[in-house]
Amino acid sequence: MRIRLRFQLLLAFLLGPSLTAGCLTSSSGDFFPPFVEITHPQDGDTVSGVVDISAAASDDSGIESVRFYLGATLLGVDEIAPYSWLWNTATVTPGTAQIEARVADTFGNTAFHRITVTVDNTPPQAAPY
Ligand SMILES: [Ca+2]
Repeated sequence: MRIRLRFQLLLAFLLGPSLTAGCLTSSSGDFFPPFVEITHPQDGDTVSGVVDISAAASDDSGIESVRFYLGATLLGVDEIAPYSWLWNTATVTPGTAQIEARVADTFGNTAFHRITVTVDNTPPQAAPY
């Protein structure tokens, strides 16, 4: 008991009291990052109009949220599976764009998956007569 107390004090010194309290009060922590993968669109796809960005996410302790980013800009947050966000590509400059899904589990572990797509909203050329 005395050794355990000393260990806790050492942890409190090293990690800070708030973090240590969280670690020691939970009998089984979750130190493993969740899984996330953007399932639509695919990396390298050319997209236009409104795109349904979909992500698969899973974790042993549960998913807190999936955040969808366009570059560094947050598009939206989905906390309920299936995780998705509607993205209107007409609002961005045509060309390459990076889409990222960042996932957090209920213990605050995070992971991300990033893909690159090409935005092309040029209307189809009329067929020549
Ligand atoms: Ca986890």
